[in-house]
Amino acid sequence: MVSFWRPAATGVASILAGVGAGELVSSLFAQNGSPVLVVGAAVIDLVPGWLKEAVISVFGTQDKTVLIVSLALVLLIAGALAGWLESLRPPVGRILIALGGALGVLAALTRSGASVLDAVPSAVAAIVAILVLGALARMLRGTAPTRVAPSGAVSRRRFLVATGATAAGGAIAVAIGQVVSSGYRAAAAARAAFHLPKAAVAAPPIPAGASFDIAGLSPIITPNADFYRIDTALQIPGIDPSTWRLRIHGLVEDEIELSFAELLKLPLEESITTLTCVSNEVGGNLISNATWLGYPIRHLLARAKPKSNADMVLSKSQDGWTASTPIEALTDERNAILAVGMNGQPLPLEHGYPVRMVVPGLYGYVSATKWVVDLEVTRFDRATSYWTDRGWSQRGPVKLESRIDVPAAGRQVTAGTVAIAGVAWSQHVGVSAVHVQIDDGPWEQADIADAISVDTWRQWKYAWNAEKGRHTIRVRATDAKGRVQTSAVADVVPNGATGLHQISVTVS
Ligand SMILES: Nc1nc2c(c(=O)[nH]1)N[C@H]1C(S)=C(S)[C@@H](COP(=O)(O)O)O[C@H]1N2
Ligand SMILES: [Mo]
Repeated sequence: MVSFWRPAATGVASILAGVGAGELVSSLFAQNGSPVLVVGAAVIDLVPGWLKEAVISVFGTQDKTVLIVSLALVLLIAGALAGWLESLRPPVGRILIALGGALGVLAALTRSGASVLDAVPSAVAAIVAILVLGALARMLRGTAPTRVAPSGAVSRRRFLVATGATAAGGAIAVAIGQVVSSGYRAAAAARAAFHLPKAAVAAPPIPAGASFDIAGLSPIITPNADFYRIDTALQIPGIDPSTWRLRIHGLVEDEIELSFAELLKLPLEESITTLTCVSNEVGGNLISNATWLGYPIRHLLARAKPKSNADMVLSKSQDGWTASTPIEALTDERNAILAVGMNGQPLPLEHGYPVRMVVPGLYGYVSATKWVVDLEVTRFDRATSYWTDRGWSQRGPVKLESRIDVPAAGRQVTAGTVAIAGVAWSQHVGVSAVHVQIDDGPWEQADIADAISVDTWRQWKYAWNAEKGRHTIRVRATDAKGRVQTSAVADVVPNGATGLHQISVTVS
């Protein structure tokens, strides 16, 4: 039996090491990509209904535990098999693990809302398991058949210690991964069980003429899965909504503390606001638009009664990130809100669940605090924030910009009528016109889609009569106050890029 158990142990140890590495990577960088959980989710989606019901009727609410335990058993048995096959006919065992890893990657990528990052932990798990199995199998081949190892051979004891330590290390890594991501998992479960309240005030309907039907043009509302994400959080904070509290304090007459339940009871309003990152380069994609559900911050501040010398609100997230927002942007009539909903869904965890700020007209770094837990009313000469401490400007109004989405840069197009289209924005001011320039020709007026509001981007299009050759296309927007977008090139530091977006295409 020696020819089965020891090779099997190499396989089990490599699986534990691989899954441990994968779970650890997942808990740190890709919480949605836990190898065990993505495969578990795929199994749930794939098993026939009768089996699901049978499991639930036998095990009740323990059905998920049963699934995870079964998966673990399958993994360990497959590992034992892989180790045994590897000893008989290398590299068959490693190929088996590679196939298992491929299934994990596939499971990760086919989940709804998945990103490529979610596949990384499964890939890491497979690579580590393959390397470990290769090493342990080599060691096993080198062990002496006798109790006393001749020189050059590995002692049986050393092999057992190495295999045991690898297995234990893997199991410990799995355990650490579980502990590290338990907050995230709990928040994800709470979010899944949470039903967004209805809006007391619905957003005005989006005009039928607000979007053009052009392939490749950014949709007027960005689906949550495609919404850009920028933050400093290596690990997404997992907040238990039942313990979430927002404190409003500092230079106020009356301090306020608000629970999530209390926030949800307030008359929530829907609004459509485009968010932009100050790090968005000209032509970049760090801009997206969503329908938010939330409560106006100005009403809460009115209750707290800021003192007259206050000129800034320092908002703080659960993980200690801060933003300094001019107080007037939170007290004037613009729709600065504490958002709980995004496109009809609870805020996704990576976009700030359970509560974030959305402030029309300001770049995210001075306004859009995700996982917000604290608002301190203060003064610019008394406090600074995460990015203003790092050389970015105190004030960050969004600059007038425009972008060409279609045709994609460098694209080959056929001579004749070619649709050029894109988006233009000047949050809280509005866009009134867009012009397009081909090579060094005159600026031609583009059609602009109807505006949703001054706080959202606007689509534009231009029918170009394209002639053969290589051409440059430029775009330039004009805001609602008649100011023309500058062609002066400015870097994103310290308060946002300027310049005209320009692409080249070949017409044939
Ligand atoms: N807690 C927290 N909130 C944050 C940030 C952050 O790093 N931490 N980044 C800000 C920046 S720079 C931007 S541009 C927006 C991006 O929001 P999004 O990821 O939902 O698109 O969030 C803002 N809110
Ligand atoms: Mo940003």
